[in-house]
Amino acid sequence: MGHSRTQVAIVGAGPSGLLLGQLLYRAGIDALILERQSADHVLGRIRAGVLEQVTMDLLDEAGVGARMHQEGMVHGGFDLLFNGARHRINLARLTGGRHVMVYGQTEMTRDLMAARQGAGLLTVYEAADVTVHDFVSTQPSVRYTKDGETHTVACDFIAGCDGFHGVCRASIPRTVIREYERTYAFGWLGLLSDTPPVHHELIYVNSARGFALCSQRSASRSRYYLQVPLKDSTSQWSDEAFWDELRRRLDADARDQLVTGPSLEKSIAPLRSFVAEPMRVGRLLLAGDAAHIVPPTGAKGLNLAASDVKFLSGALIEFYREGSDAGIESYSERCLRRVWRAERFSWWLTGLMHQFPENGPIGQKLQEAELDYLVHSEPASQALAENYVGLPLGFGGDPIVREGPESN
Ligand code: FAS
Ligand code: PHB
Repeated sequence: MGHSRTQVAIVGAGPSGLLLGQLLYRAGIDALILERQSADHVLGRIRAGVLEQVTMDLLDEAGVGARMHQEGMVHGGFDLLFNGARHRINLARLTGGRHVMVYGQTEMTRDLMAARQGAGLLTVYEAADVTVHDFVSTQPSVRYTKDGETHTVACDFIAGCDGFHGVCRASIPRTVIREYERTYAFGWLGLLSDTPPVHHELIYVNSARGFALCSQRSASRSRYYLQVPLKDSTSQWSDEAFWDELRRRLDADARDQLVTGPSLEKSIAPLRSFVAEPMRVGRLLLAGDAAHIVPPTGAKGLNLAASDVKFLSGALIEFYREGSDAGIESYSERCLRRVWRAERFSWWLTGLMHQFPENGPIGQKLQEAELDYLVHSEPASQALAENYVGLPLGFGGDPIVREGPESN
């Protein structure tokens, strides 16, 4: 069934693991992916919806961008709603023509799964009890159980793409890794429905009743979020209660436009700012949510995972092609500069858009004042826009990543 040896053992078949596997495959590097859940379970998670240019380019480089270009929606702006009025942030004008792509993480994952299957590459789904070994040596290995049989896979590198609750970061001695964390006293209650979006672009809402976000997956499928107390559970939120509360947080025009319908999915995601340093220990390299978490307000989670994978795939290709470990050595430092910029932006936008009762009534007034300044200040709007579309890879003197592998 499994391999006894591979060049790169990837733990986790979410976007990070699958994208890394695809980029390595196109460079002729062998990688085995071990995933704890079933493929259907992975596809059943409804998560991110907005892709930055860096992520779009990486999907093209991986040869899986076709459906994104065909079905994704290019957005040149979004609305900020506060104090009962909507203000458009014109991303394209403020960033010299840049935009974002609205294309669900579920679809991106589906495209990556199809490409891997089409290439006949092995992903072991429902791999239980994955453990990682000897990653501070040059001969690491991973172990897993499948159908009651235990397998050991020798490898050159382990890519920890196993998300926030994964085994890889947890296997690094506490004396070696530093973790930085901020938690928030609220979560996002998300609802997916086969209804036309309330607006052709996203609407981010600062309301005294709590944050709301009107997003979308296609012209006929919408994704909405409400800030709710962490103690809430989805069982407390009927579809009707959700739509009523959303209406209360919207402006009159959006209320008129809103088309409601039965929920296809409802879930509550906790919000967290989290970074683990370093992202590499020996031959174990962490990527995506395994290394960092951002509150989803700035739509950075999935995009940070993609830029980690770009740095990681480049480093591994350089190692195998040129025998150089320069990219491996600098991997953590290069990822973390970008990670912390996105952490800062996501934390700032979360603080601006959500309700923090502990800040009292003045808190709402100060947020509204900052939003009022922001939408009337060109430099302030530009700062928001350039972070939202995603800072370019060479920003702030970051070494440019060489273009990826020509297809093998
Ligand atoms: P993932 O968590 O997606 O994938 C990790 C994979 O590893 C999973 O499939 C898991 O089953 C597997 N795994 C875990 N432990 C394992 C083990 N021991 N052995 C083998 N496999 C193991 N980002 C946005 O930009 N916008 C959003 O709206 C948004 N909403 C989110 C909602 C939720 C509930 C969560 C948790 C995240 C959300 N995110 C959002 C962030 C999300 O999109 C992540 O950034 C993205 O999934 C990161 O991808 P991965 O790094 O692959 O991690
Ligand atoms: C989503 O569509 O899931 C989404 C969009 C933008 C965000 C967060 C989530 O900032």
